[in-house]
Amino acid sequence: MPLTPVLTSRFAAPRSWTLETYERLDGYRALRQALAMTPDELVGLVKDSGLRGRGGAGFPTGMKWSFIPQPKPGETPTGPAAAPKYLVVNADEGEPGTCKDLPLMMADPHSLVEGVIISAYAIRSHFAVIYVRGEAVHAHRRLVAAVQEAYAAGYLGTDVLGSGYDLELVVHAGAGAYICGEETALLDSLEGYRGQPRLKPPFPAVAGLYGAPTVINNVETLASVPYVVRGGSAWFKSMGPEKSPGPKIYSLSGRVVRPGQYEAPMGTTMRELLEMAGGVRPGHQLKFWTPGGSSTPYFTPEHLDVPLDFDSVAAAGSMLGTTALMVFDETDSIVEATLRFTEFYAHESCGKCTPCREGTYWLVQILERLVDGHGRATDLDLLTDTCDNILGRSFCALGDGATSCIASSLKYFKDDYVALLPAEEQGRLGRSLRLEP
Ligand code: L3W
Ligand code: SF4
Repeated sequence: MPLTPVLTSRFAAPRSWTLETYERLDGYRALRQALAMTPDELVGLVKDSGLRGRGGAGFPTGMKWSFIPQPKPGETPTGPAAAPKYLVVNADEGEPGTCKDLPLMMADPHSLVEGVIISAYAIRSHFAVIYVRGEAVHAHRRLVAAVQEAYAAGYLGTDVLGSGYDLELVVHAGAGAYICGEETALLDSLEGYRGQPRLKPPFPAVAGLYGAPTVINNVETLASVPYVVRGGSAWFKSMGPEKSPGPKIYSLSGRVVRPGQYEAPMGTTMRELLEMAGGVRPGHQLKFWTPGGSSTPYFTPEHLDVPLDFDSVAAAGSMLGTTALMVFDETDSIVEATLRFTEFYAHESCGKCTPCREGTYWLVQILERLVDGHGRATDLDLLTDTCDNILGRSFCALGDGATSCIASSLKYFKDDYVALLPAEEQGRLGRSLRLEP
C-alpha cells in the first residue's frame, strides 16, 4: 500500500541535498521543536512512537536511548553516568542487496544531520560521529558538505540555535570491511583498532566508544526522528502495524522491471511492493527472494502476502533485516546464488572465532564442488552439519547470518541441490550420513 512519502519526500526536489532546499521544505523545524522540550520528554516521545531500529534487529529506539546512564538530580554522578555520552550513526551500509541508507544520505543528508542533533540532545550527548562506509566516497562528500552547512547555520557547534546546547559532529569514513557494520566492531574501528566485535554485554549503551555510554543507531532510524517530533507519536503509529509502525524504505533489486527504493508503511507485503516495481520481468516467474538481505532466510512465492514488518517476517521463519528485497526468477540457480552469498561471508569473516572463520571457508568448498558438478551424496548433510556448528556458536551475527541462505535453500529447494549431483552420487543419496538407518 503506497503512502504519502515521508522519508523520501524530498528525494525529487531540485538540489535536494542542500541546506537551502531542506529549509525551504520544513527542514530543521523539528529541531526547534525538540530544543523546546526536555531530553526526557524527547526520549518519551520516541518510545511512545514505537520507532524500532532500521539496521536489521528492530530494537526499540526510545528504549535504547533510555539505557544511557544519566546523572540523578541532586547527586554527584559517578561511573558511566559521569562519563561523556556519544551518539554514533551506523552508516556502514554493506549488507548485500541493501541500498536504502546511501540513497537517503545522497538525496537528503540534512534529514540525517537533523535527526542526529535531536537524538544527541535527547541522550545528553555533546559529541556525535557518522561512520560511513569507506567505499561510499560520494556519500561521504555529501555528508561532509551538509555538516559544514549545518555548522555555518548554527545548527551544530556551540550554543545550537541559542539553546545553550553544544554538539560537535564528525563524519568518519570506514575502510570497507562489512564486519565494521556490527556495532562493536564499528567502535573498535573508530578507536583506531582492527574492527572486530566485542563481547556483549556490556552493551554499548553502558560501555561503548572509549568505554563510555554510547547510542549506535542506523541512518534510516535517525532520519525518522525529525518526522516523529514534527508529526507526533500518534501520526507515526498510524502507519503500519502497532508493534512495528512507521514508514520504511524497501530496496528492490534483481529480476524486477523497475528496481530501486520504494517507500511504504511497515507491514507492506512483497506482492504490493512487486506491483509498485512493475512486477517480475515479463515472461518469468518469481522463484525465491530475500526479505532483508543475504543474512535473512530466503522466502518463496508462498510468502508474497507476509506483511514485511519485524514480527510478521520472524513468525514466517525469516528476518526483516535491512528490507533488501532481492528477487530471483526461474532462470536463477539457488545453489549458485547461495554460493555467491557464502563467498561474501567467507571473505568478510573477521577471523576472530573458529566456527565462522573455518566454517564459512568449508561451506564455500562444498558449494563450489556442487556447482562444478563434482558434488558428493553426503554434501547436503555436510552443509547442514557445518551450518549447525556455526549457528549459535559464533561470536557475532555474521556467522549466524552466513547459514541462513544455506539452511533455507535446502529447506525449500533441496531438489535443486540433488539435481547438481553426478548420477552415481544421486544413486548413493539414500546412504548419506543422515539418511542411513
Ligand atoms: C542495551 C540490552 N542495549 C540489545 C541493543 C544492541 C544493538 C541493538 C540490537 O544485529 C542484525 C543482525 C544482522 N541493553 C540490549 C541492547 N541492545 N539488547 O539493541 O541488538 P542485536 O544484538 O539484536 O542486533 P545487532 O547486533 O545490532 C543487527 C542483521 O541485522 N542484518 C544485517 C544488517 C546489515 C546492515 C548494513 O549493512 N547496514 O544493517 C541483516 O539482517 O545479521 O542480526 O544496538 O546494542 N539488553
Ligand atoms: Fe568474526 Fe565471524 Fe566470529 Fe563474527 S562470527 S566474530 S565475523 S569470525
